[in-house]
Amino acid sequence: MSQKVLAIAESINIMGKRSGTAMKERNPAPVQEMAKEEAAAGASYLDLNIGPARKDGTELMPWVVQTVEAVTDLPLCLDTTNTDAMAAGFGVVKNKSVAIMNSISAQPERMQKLIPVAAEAGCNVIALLWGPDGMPRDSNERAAMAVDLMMALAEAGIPNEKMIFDPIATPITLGADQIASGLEFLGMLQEIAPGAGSTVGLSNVSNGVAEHLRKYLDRTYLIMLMKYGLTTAIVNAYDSELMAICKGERQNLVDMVHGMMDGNDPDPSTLTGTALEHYKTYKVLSGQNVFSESWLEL
Ligand code: THG
Repeated sequence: MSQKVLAIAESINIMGKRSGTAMKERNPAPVQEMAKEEAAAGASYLDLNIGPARKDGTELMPWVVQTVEAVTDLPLCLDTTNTDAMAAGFGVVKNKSVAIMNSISAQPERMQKLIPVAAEAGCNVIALLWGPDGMPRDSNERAAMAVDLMMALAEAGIPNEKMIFDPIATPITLGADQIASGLEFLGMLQEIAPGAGSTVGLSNVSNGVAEHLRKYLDRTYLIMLMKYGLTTAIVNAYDSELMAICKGERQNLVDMVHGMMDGNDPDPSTLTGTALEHYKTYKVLSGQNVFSESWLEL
């Protein structure tokens, strides 16, 4: 049996060259083309990220939602730090119960404003493990924050099945310890919130790394997260190899990396191609080898 992860496609994004320009100009065609491309690549959700949108968020988010809904029935994931823009977006989403609110964090103001909007919409909610003092430092702090978020969501009538916890992926350049802590938290999640889902912004792991090397870190990290039952991931749907992992089409590679996580290393001299890439990248992401940008050549 193959293991799968639902892909939340990230590319319709105010920071992106093609989509950002189109959003600012309210030019629907490029956004609609990207929505169709991401759908064709096998995305399960489309993330619509307008950033903080301080000036015009309440008008921009509904525009992006309706622009994308005109060309696809895929469920949407509304991504903004602007709570008014989030509420305005959910005002127009067609299929609210399958949509995702991205995100609610453990910051009191955000919780107060957004939890009622999510409860009213009946949507799924990404619960970001980010509090008033920033990011949790270890898996215990992550667990405590998850409990706080779960209680607040439950009190509003939102069931565990609609909660998607994001432990926040950290760059490998900050060291392998934080990566291990996020994985450890995922291993605790079903005890904390039975039935809840999980996600990460996968490419955070390769932030600050040379562009041509990032995909290798993102792909192997996804496989590591799958061992702890990750249900969704925010991904670049244009990376077809990454999408193949999401779709359960690389089970041999998944089995190899999961074996390594259990202490069963293959003999690297028997490996070639993608298997060798994953082998070397796992050694770095697990902290067994020190990260440097030449890790694939060693
Ligand atoms: N968790 C949750 N939501 C999130 C994140 C997370 N939303 C935002 C972000 N992190 C995930 N989304 C993106 C979107 C785009 C990119 C990375 C993460 C990206 N874009 C290209 C770049 O910067 O190189 C730009 C592409 C272009 O120019 O078109 O990498 O962690 N819950």
